[in-house]
This record gives sequence, structure tokens and C-alpha cells, in this order.
Amino acid sequence: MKKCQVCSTPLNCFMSFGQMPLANGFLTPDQFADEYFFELSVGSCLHCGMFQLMEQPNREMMFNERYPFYSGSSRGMAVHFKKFAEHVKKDYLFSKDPFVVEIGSNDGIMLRHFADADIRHLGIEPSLNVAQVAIDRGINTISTFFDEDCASEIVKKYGQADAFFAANVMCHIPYLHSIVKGMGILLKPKGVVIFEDPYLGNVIENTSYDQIYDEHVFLFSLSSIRYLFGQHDMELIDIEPQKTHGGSMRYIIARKGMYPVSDRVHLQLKKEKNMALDKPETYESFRKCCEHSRDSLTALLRDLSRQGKRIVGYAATSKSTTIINYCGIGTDLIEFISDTTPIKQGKFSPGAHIPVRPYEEFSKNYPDYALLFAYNHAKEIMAKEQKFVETGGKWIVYVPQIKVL
Ligand code: JHZ
Ligand code: SAH
Ligand code: ZN
Repeated sequence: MKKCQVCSTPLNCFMSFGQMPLANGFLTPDQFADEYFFELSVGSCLHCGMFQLMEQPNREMMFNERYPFYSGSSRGMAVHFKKFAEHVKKDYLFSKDPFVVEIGSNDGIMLRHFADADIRHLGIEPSLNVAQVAIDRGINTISTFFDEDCASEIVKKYGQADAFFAANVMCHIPYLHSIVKGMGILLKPKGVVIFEDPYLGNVIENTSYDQIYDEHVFLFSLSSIRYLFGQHDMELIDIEPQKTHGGSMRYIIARKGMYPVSDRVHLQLKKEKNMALDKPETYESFRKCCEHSRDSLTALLRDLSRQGKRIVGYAATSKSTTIINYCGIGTDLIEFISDTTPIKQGKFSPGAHIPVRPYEEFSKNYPDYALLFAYNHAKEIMAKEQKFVETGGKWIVYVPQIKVL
């Protein structure tokens, strides 16, 4: 039986999504025969509350010099990180010559706002191709995986940090104790850790099971985060719920006793109790909701396909890999997936091998239906796709419910 990565208690494995490829493993036909698969199954720890994958591929298989997710691929996220950076500068940087560190800094979407303001900063980003975009833009970045040894090296070279950021990366790292120890080494006594990730409460509430894929080894809740940091003499002092990525939570952490704990933390912990995030029944019913969502989506797509309708996928997101493969969606149902990322275009989707085509192919010859794999960017996308709708095109969304818009 697999054990919890955080507290070593045997896990309550409640669901398998079957054999899955790498969510960002876009490939060429000569690679089809050797494609890597693993069993995507999930469990929740009834002791510390951590929701996690039972098995995760090696980090180098996922994060390398060919990583195809560029944070700058959404305008909305660029705005989000601009506001995030302004908030940090205003509310968390008090020393004379502050120093900030970000892990998973990707193409520099967040740190550019510190670089542009001449604030000392360092990005840690193992995926070299995306790190290079930041480096080329003058953002101080090293391409490596963060852990406690890396933290010691940083302190030697730059001194301790005032703030440590991590957006959509903490939930990707199985060795969290080493990361949190690294934060302890790196932070000044009054320094803060600010990180955000998709929130377990939103995933359960919206049946957004597509947040479950190889990279997301955890889905956090306040209770699991409090447990983790509590083991390292640190504490959760505040939270700020976010709308990004279909519902995320921003956590603010400091050394124990340094700052008061906000009421928001206690209120949200109560909400988690009410949602029964600590009860196995919750996960049993989540499993049923996932199966129901899968069956309704495939029934809808098959029905439209029988009527001879053209259906195209919109945005080759990481999340879509779980949807496509768990629902058994193939080229019989979807003609291609339109995506704006150059290195995904011309390749095929992981597992189901649906062609990924440049956005121009979507806008030149609108399909009858577009299956929106990036519902988290719905506002941004629907605003720019008014013509698609005006000419009779319809959107299919599946979070929180299957709907044709
Ligand atoms: P988007 C990635 O998830 C992976 P993904 C990762 N594991 C994670 O946690 C989050 O990011 C942070 C395309 N697109 O942002 C571009 C369009 O084609 O939902 C990208 O290929 N047209 C680190 O992959 C993809 O969507 C558009 O108009 O699920 C990005 O999808 C827009 C806005 C996007 O992240
Ligand atoms: N923060 C950005 C990027 C998220 S993508 C955003 O929110 O859009 C997650 C990134 O974390 C990837 O670029 C990946 O290469 C990086 N990453 C994965 N493991 C890491 C680790 N141990 N240390 C630092 N970065 C890591
Ligand atoms: Zn545990």
C-alpha cells in the first residue's frame, strides 16, 4: 500500500483514471510506439488531509528543455501576475534592499515586475526552454530544481530572502519536506512564503477532475498545508482565494509566532470541515461525480458526431490530457485541437494522438462546436471569439457541468 508523501500514513486510494500519458507529452508520429504511460490513480490521506497521486513519473520526464507550457500563453494570467507583484511590493517588502525568490518562475511572468523595478530577484526554473525566455528578458534565473541544498547555495551567494513565491508549482513537487526546509534556510526571520495552487475545495465542488494529471502530485487544502508547515515550525497566517485555474488558493506562510493569524484562515478551515474534506465519503462521491461527468460528455460528443457536426478542441491544455484519455475521446469525435503555442502545433496530443493545429485553422474554418479545454480562460477566450458564436458556433464546457453555450 502506498504511503502519504507528507506523513507516511497508508493512503486511501479511491479512484483510478486508468493508463495515462504525460499531460504535456505532445509528440510526433515516430514517437507513438514508445509513448510512456502510467496509472493515474489518486488517494487522500485520512491523517494529514493531503490529496495526492499514488504514483508520479520522474521529474525529468515532465520538466526538461522541451517543456511546452509557457505561462505567457494567457493574457489573463499576465494581468493576474502583474496584480500579484504589485500586492507583494506594497504589502510584503519592507526592507531597504529587498530580495525575492521564485520557484517555477517559467518565462518570468511574475518576476519581470521585480526586474523592471530593479528589485533584487532570483528565479529557479528547471525547464530550460522556458527559463531561457526569462533570461533573455533580463530576469535573473537559474535552471535547476529547487530543494534544501539549492536554498543553501542561494543564501551563500545572495543572502536571505524577504519573500519566496511559488505559483502552480508547489503542488507539482513530491519532496515537499525538502522544499519547506529550503524555505526555512532561505527566509529572513520576518520573511514570508506566498504560494498559490488549484484548491481541493474547488475541484471537489466543480468536479474539475482534469486538475488531476502527472504534474499535479497534490491538490492542497488549508488543513493539509497547515499540517505540512506545522512540521517545520512555520504557520499559515493568511489566505486569499483566487479565481485563476478554475479556483485556486493563495497561502501566506511565515515562521511561527512572527505574525498574527488572520480570521480568514479559521473561517476557511470551518468551511473545509463543512465540506467534509476529511471524510472518505466525500471522495467516494467525487469519484461518482467524475464518472457521471465522463459519461455525459462522451454521450454528448457521440450524439453530435452522429448528427455529422464538426467538433474541434480549443486549447491543448495539460488538463485536456486527463479529459481526453479518461473519456476515450479520439479523432472519431474531435477533428483537431487548436492551440496558440508554437511548440505544440504540428504535434499530436498525448495518448489519443489528436492533431494540434495553429489557431488560424480554427478561425479560418469555424467548426460547429468547440470543446473548451481552457474553461479557466473562458472570459478571455469568449471575448475574442465573438465571431465564432455570431456565425453559429457553439461552445461545449464541462466544468462545473456539461453545457452547450
Ligand atoms: P492553461 C499548465 O496547465 C500546466 P494548462 C501546469 N501544470 C499548471 O499547473 C498550470 O499551467 C499553471 C492555450 N491557449 O493555462 C495555450 C490557447 O490556445 O489552462 C496553452 O497551450 N488560446 C504548470 O496547460 C494552453 O492553452 C488561448 O486563447 O492546463 C494553456 O492552458 C489561451 C488563453 C490559451 O494551462
Ligand atoms: N509559475 C508559473 C509556471 C507554472 S508551471 C505559472 O503559474 O504560470 C510549473 C513550473 O514549475 C514549470 O515551469 C516547472 O519546470 C517548474 N518546476 C517543477 N519542479 C520544480 C522545482 N522542484 N523547483 C523549481 N521549479 C520547478
Ligand atoms: Zn498524510
